[in-house]
Amino acid sequence: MIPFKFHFVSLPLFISCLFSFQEIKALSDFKMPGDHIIAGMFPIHSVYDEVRLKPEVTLCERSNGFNQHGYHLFQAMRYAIEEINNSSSLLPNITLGYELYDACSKSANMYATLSILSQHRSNRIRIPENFFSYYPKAVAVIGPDNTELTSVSASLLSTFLVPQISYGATSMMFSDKGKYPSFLRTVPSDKHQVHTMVMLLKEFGWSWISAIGSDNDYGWLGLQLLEDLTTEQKICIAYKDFVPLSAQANDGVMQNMMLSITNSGTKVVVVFCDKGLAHIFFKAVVLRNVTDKVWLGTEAWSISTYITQVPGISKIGTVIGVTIRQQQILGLTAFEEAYIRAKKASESVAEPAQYGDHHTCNQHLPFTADIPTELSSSSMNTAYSVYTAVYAVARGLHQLLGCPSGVCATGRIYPWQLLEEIKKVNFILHGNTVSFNEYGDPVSGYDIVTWDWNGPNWTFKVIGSSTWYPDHLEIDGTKILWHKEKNQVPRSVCSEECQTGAARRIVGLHHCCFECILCTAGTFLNQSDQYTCQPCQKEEWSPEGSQTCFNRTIEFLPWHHPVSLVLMGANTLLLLLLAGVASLFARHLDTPVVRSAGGRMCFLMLGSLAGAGCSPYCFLGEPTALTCLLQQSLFALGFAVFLSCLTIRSFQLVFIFKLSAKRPTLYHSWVQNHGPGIFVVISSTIQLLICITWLVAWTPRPTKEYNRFPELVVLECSGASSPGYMLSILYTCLLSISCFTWSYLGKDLPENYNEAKCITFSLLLYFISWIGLVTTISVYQGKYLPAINALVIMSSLGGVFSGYFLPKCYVILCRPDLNTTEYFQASIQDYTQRCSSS
Ligand SMILES: *[C@@H]1O[C@H](CO)[C@@H](O)[C@H](O)[C@H]1NC(C)=O
Ligand SMILES: *[C@@H]1O[C@H](CO)[C@@H](O)[C@H](O)[C@H]1NC(C)=O
Ligand SMILES: *[C@@H]1O[C@H](CO)[C@@H](O)[C@H](O)[C@H]1NC(C)=O
Ligand SMILES: *[C@@H]1O[C@H](CO)[C@@H](O)[C@H](O)[C@H]1NC(C)=O
Ligand SMILES: *[C@@H]1O[C@H](CO)[C@@H](O)[C@H](O)[C@H]1NC(C)=O
Ligand SMILES: *[C@@H]1O[C@H](CO)[C@@H](O)[C@H](O)[C@H]1NC(C)=O
Ligand SMILES: CC(=O)N[C@H]1CO[C@H](CO)[C@@H](O)[C@@H]1O
Repeated sequence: MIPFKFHFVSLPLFISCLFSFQEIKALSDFKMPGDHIIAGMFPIHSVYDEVRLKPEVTLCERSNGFNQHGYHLFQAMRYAIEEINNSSSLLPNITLGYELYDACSKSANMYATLSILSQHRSNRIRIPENFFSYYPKAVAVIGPDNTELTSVSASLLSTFLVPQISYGATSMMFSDKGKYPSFLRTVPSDKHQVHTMVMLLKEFGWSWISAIGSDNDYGWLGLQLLEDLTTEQKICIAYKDFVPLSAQANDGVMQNMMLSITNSGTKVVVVFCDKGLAHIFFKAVVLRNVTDKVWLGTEAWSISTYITQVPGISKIGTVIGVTIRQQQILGLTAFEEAYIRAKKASESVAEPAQYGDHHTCNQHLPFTADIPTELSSSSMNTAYSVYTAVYAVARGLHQLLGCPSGVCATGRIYPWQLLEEIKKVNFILHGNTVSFNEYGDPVSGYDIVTWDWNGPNWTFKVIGSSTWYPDHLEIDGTKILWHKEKNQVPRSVCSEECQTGAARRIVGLHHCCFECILCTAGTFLNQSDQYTCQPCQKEEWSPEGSQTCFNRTIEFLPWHHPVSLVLMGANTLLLLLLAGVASLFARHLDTPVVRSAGGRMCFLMLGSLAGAGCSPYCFLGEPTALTCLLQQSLFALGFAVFLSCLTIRSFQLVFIFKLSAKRPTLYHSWVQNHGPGIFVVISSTIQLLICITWLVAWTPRPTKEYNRFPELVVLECSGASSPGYMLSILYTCLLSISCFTWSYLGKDLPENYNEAKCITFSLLLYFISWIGLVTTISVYQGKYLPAINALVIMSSLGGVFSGYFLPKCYVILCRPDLNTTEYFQASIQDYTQRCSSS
């Protein structure tokens, strides 16, 4: 920070270098007078490989080489200014002048910045009290080249709000407008470069990478953002390191770095270095024979011939790089050729070294006749950035001077006024839109290139491009010549992807290294979380290793199912038969067969069977509250009533034939007190009470059964094994056993009273059906279970019906000769005789 109150800050260090304004008219290619001066800073000399132990001033012309790249940028600026001067539409009648500097080193850059800030006709930098009326030598500055130099000049120039447009400083720190309010650039910020690289990593599925940065702002900020973004995208940086500024290709630090890269197991290395350190880094790579890698390059070195000149670099693997858009300044080569021709002519005509005498500090061009006029792509792209920058300043000036009205204003303008206009420019230059966003960054994109060593010399191919807002990458991977056999895309992952439906379990520190565990049935792997198997919902199921859950099928036997229809038909037939038998018996009520069968009690028996016969209907269709209540209880109750009747009838027969003779009083009082009726009522009431208790205490309700089948929801009635139900079954069994016992005791009764065989048959059928049901339930639990249950009930009913009633119907209908009182009495007498004789 420069304090406001300093009036005269003299900088004697540079006084010897400064010169008076008049001298500008001298023949130097670094200066041209004009109405408004634009300053430019270009690295015309190289000071790469410079290892400094103490701070010192570098005199560019004494440094070790001529920088062709910087020279072309220098010419691009001169070309742009001449073009603008020639133009009759842009800044008419206004001449732009320039003042160019060789910013070959930090000290040269510092000198250039201070020189630009010095005022006209003065060799001192005068810091005024009011910055708004400060009027430095140049109204705008183009350059310098890289992040390191720019950070110094931008800090100084921002203090005075002198617009500065860089063509090469890509660091994202310059987007901070609080620190660098007057900084703009025509190259994209590294932020977008890192975004592009991460998109590239995603595109090729590389999730296990190494990252190398240069040990300066460029590398630090680049890798910092890379780390942030890769973490977001679930990419792991296995190894990260910085190439020190003092590094040598064969020193220990670089050797260790190469070893670590090899040992990390990564196949992809991001190299976020500036050109100088990238050169050293790749020398070390070649030295240590690190091949078989994919190198991802930044625009700083991706298509730089300075890097591709490293001997043996063609063997290091595949290089994919991000570069600024490939652009051309069409007239530049011709312009440079004309320049060289003019130089040669003046050299031969005038005194040699004429121009050399006029150079001052950092404004020296080591002219040699063989400066190539052919620009490398890298230089051409950057030259285009310079060219764009000059045009942006000219456009701003055009607006500021009011030229759109037809006549440009003349007179003094202040840099901060120009800055406001430059920020707003928006124009088309050779088909490309030039404008700056709120951070002073251009709205443009990158090209993605790959190195191609197929020809005799190095070339590169453009294989795609990236744009932002929103981030978008377009790439044609088929154009890349991979170093792998069969031109395969190299894999760079710690663990291979799990098969579908398997979750990852992290091994070690990085989430990219994991083992795979198949999700068990009933759980699934949600695509958004690769690390846990999540359980399915209750209504859903999944097989082992599934990525989704499926809806469970709702299972019940519908009404319209063929099995239901058959059962209903059969059951209805049974009920009709019951009704038929009832009417038959009603018509023959007074015949001996009907009387011996129980007389009016037969109607109770048939009625109870009919009641029980309604129960099978309740098993079909979707269970409802009513059908659940009725399905088992109807049968239990009806069948119990029937069995009570049957029991009492068998008992009575035995009583009559075997006991009435011996105990007539007992039999008499039994009949007089309506013993049979009372028994049936009591027995039925017991079952009724059991059923009521059961239905109240363990009410069967429609339920969804989830546990039996993973992929089904079975709709059924609850309480299939409730104590109440068991009790009712137990009671039914008790009745059937007693019924069986009494009928067995009567096995020797006269034939037309002897139903032991039939009853035994029906009860056996009943038992077998129910044992069959229990067995079936233990092995089968599917949707036909209700149907089986209904079938068992129907067979029980059918069994007792056919066992008891059908023989009697037969006699009534087909053997009326047996249905006579005479026949019955004959058989009773026959029996009595047999009894008394035995
Ligand atoms: C500018 O105009 C002069 C004279 O017409 C011409 O020789 C020169 O090539 C022009 N320069 C550019 C850059 O157009
Ligand atoms: C690299 O390879 C060359 C030739 O293949 C060999 O001479 C040299 O020793 C190797 N260097 C290292 C460090 O392995
Ligand atoms: C440029 O200057 C010339 C002569 O000074 C004058 O005739 C011409 O009108 C001016 N053009 C503009 C656009 O100012
Ligand atoms: C390859 O490079 C060499 C030396 O730089 C040069 O002499 C030669 O002409 C180049 N070949 C091609 C085909 O560009
Ligand atoms: C997966 O997880 C995401 C986020 O947690 C959630 O929005 C989505 O519904 C889940 N998908 C499934 C099928 O559960
Ligand atoms: C699963 O069931 C739900 C609700 O019952 C329904 O919204 C969804 O569409 C079903 N999904 C499939 C795949 O059938
Ligand atoms: C140095 C230079 O090229 N100056 C020219 C700038 O443009 C005006 C108008 O075309 C010319 O008159 C100058 O000679």
